[in-house]
Order: sequence, then structure tokens, then C-alpha cells
Amino acid sequence: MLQMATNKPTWAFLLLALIFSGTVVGGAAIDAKALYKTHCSECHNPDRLGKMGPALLPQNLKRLRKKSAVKVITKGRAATQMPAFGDKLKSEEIQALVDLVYMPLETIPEWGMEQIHASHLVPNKPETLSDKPIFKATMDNLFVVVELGDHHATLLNGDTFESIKRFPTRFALHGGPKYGPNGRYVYFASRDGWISKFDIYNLKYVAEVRAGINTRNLAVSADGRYVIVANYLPHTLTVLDANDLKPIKVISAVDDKGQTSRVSAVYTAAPRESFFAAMKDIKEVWEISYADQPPMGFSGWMHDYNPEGGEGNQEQQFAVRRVKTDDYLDDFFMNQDYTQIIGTSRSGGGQVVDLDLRRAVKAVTLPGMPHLSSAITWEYKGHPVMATPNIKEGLVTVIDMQSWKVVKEIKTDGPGFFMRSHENSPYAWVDVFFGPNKDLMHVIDKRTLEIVKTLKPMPGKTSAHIEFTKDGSYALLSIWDKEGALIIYDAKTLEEVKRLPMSKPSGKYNVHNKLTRSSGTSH
Ligand code: DHE
Repeated sequence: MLQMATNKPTWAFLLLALIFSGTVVGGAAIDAKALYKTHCSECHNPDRLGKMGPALLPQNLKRLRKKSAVKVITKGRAATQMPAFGDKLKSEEIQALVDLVYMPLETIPEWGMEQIHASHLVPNKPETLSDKPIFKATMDNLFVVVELGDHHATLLNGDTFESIKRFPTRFALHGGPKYGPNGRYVYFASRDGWISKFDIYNLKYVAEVRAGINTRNLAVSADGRYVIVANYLPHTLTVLDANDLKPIKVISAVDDKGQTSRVSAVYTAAPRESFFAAMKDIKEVWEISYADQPPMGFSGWMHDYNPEGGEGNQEQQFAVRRVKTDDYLDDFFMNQDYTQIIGTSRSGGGQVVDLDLRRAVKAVTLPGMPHLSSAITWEYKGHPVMATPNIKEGLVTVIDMQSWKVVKEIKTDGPGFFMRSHENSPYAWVDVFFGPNKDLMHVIDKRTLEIVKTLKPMPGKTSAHIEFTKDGSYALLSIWDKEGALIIYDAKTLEEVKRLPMSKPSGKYNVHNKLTRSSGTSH
């Protein structure tokens, strides 16, 4: 149960609520609350706090004008699961829904240290667990496969492609699960804020905690000591002890003027002993140090803005360094040595930000809405290049990472979502996630930048998201359907080797490739 801090509703608020919950149009009253219950509550939660879809509250809709919100409900939103309602609802009904979701909630949910602490669970005590794996397998060639269809995960043997264990997860996981340093533990984040730690050696959950109400993803520090969680609601980052998932610190996402922000995502930058957080509502990227002694330049934020008032918190642990950006960064990609990021706003403006100079160093035009969080890199004609699928156009954009110029736009059969390769493979695989060709998967030769094969593994069903085995010999593909499958391909011959039925296997994560930060996969 959420704990609520109750604000007494004012008369003005009640009057507005009355008006908006029963808008009168042409004599007939539109019951916005009933419309919300029928069309929105399943994904966005009856209380608008977010579930599969994001929280719908005025403080989370600051960047979306009401006019654009009408368009989103009418036409749907690219790259999200938000469908179009234009053929189901009249324009007055859509307007009434927009007015409703921009109304403040009567009570403001609170999710701070106290509530996080109270949610903490220890399903299996450490003294009951073995220090050695209770099964035989090449431990760094295991995969965790997330099955969104019925909220389960499968631990898969990467040599034999047999399931070691299938176990339930929290509702609607999002973002890749992350491994602790030696691959014994894997951490999951659900969209409703639950963080779960699973012990692969013992095939059991060992700790859980609810770190937020509406959560995006998590990152694990390279030293394995900390887990950090990015939240849309509240506007915070939550730092947990990776050992038992007890909360250590809640960091408010707020700029020096007091403007709060949703946190889009958080990533680990191992060589810098820090995390990077993408802010959704302020033009900043945050570097959060997890070193015992943060380097110079960190910690300023508490002095800039102290939500408690007072003198400013001197606490050094998880000190923040802000990097101001020229635009919002809705999606970004960090180079392999974590010195630069390339980011884009949803409106298409791209910028390269130097993390040490702490400013944008180059503007890049990237139409087509690149999906940078799934970009990959390799060497092409002696230059490091990155390649990204695009969500709005059937293109893979290949960019030189020294000049930041576009080397080639590879035409595909439709917009894509995920792209993957491996150091030992000459091929990069990209899906055609959206549109009539969603059942296709392209294979691109990294040496020529040409599509060399297009697969159609299960006609009519979306094929998406590849991950390679440790040595790059096999590529695992998902069929995104409740009656879906995991399909294993020989990565050289591109022939199918095995097919395992699975329930909407959204993503799969190889221990070795993740821990070594392979240039062909997400980090
Ligand atoms: Fe994701 C990763 C953002 C919608 C499936 N997604 C990520 C990451 C970000 C992100 C920032 C990287 C974090 C990480 O892995 O730690 N995703 C967003 C959005 O902003 C967006 C467009 C809107 C939203 O609703 O949040 C969005 N994502 C989706 C989906 O609709 C998908 C297809 C289905 C789902 O799970 O809800 C989806 N996203 C994924 C997956 C990953 C992911 C499977 C991990 C990819 C990987 O291989 O690492």
C-alpha cells in the first residue's frame, strides 16, 4: 500500500474536480473519470500513479503541452505502448481526459526513506544459501531471458540452450536486468518500483525493496557495492546497498532553481567510479560518484539547492556533478571510454557532450528519432563508428565517433528498436519493430554496411532483440508474442539451430557480454 501525505482539498480544487469529472458538451455530460477507468487505468493505474504506462500527473506532464497530449491520445505515441484512441473516442472525450490528467491529485503520494525501508523483504536468509552454484554450467555464458508475457524470467544455459530455471518476476520489468561483478547475482527493476535481487548460484531471490512508485531502470556499481534506481515518481534517484537492498540515500532530482525532474535512466560508468543519470525535465545530465572520496567538482548540488532549507548538506557520499546541456536529453549513448555522450531530445536535436569539459561540444542533426540506448559500436575502416536504429524511420544511422559525421544511412524495411553485434562477429542484427514488416530481422555486414540477409522467423509476429553467446558463435532472437519463442541462430551461417517456446521474451542478457561491456551490446 502506498502511504499518502494528505493535503486538505480546497473549495477551488473541489469545484474544478467537479467540472472536469463531468464536462458538459452539447447537453450530454462527459464522465472523464469513467472514460479514464475504461481506457487508461489498466496501463496507467486507477490512481494515475503509473503501471505499465507512466504516471499521469501534472508534475510529470510539464514538458507536454495540453495540445500535444490531445494528439498523443488521438494518434498514439511512437516507441511506446500507447495506442491511438482517435477511432474510439470523440474529440470532446479526449479533451476531457486531457483535462483530467492535468488535474493535481487530491493526495500526494510520498515515497521516501521511511516508505522504502518499510517495503524491504528478505525472502531467503544468506546463511541458508550455498557459496557455490547448485548446478553445472559455464557460469559466464548464462543468459537471463525476461518473459514479459506472463512476468517470468528464464535462466538459460548458453552452451546447451536448455532452461535451468524459470521463475516469476515482479509485474512489468523494464530495462535490462543488471549483473553484480562476478555474475552470481542479477538485479531486476519493475515499472512499479520493485527491485529484486536473484541469487543465480542458489536459484532464489534473496532481497527485494520498492525503491520508487514509477520506476525506469537500475544500475549496479562496477565494484558491486551499490544499486541505483531512476524514478519517474517521485522525482528521485534511490541508492541501495547491493548486498541486502536496504536504502542508503534518496537523491532529489532538482536543479539549482528548485525545478524537479523525472529521471529517465541511470547507467554505470565503471572507469569513472560513477553513475550517469538522464534527466527528463531539466537540461542537465548528472554524474553521481560512488567513490569513497568523490573527485573535485562533485558535491555542489546540495549547496546549490537544499530542499530542507538550512545551511546545505555537507554529505559527500554519492555527491553529484551536473553537466548542463543545450537541450533535454531524452535518450543517450555513452562512448566506450565514458568521456563523451551523444544525446537527442524527442524533437530531434542531437548534441555531443564532453563529460570532462562539462558542456556540449557539437550539435548533430539526427532525424528519424534514433534509439540511442540500443546503439552499438565497432571499427570501420580504422575509425570507431556507432550505429543506431531509428524509431520513426526505416534507417540505421552509422556515425563516425571522431568527427560525429554520419557515415551512412542504411535503409531498412521499417523503424527498428534494438540492434546488436559481438566482437567476434562480422554482422550486426537490427529488428524492424514497427509497422507491417515487424516480423523481419535484418543482418548487416559491418565491413560493407550493406544488408546481407533478411530473416522472417515467424511470419506475422514481431521479431526483436538479439543477444550473442559469450564467444559470439550464436545469436538469440525473440519472438515478441504471448505464444512466442526464443530462436537460436548460428551467427556465421545465419541458419536456425533451435527454437524454444516462450511467453513474449522481451530481452536476453548474457553474463560475459554484460560484465565485459561488449561493444556489441547495451550496458
Ligand atoms: Fe525501453 C531499455 C526507455 C519503451 C523494452 N528502455 C530501455 C532503456 C531506456 C528505455 C532508457 C535503457 C535502460 C536499461 O536497460 O537499463 N523504453 C524507454 C522509453 O523511454 C520508452 C520509449 C517509453 C516507455 O514506455 O518507457 C520505452 N521499452 C519500451 C517498450 O515499450 C518496450 C519495447 C517493452 C517494455 O518492456 O515495456 C521496452 N527497454 C525495453 C527493453 C530494454 C529497454 C527490453 C532492455 C534492452 C537491453 O537489451 O538492454
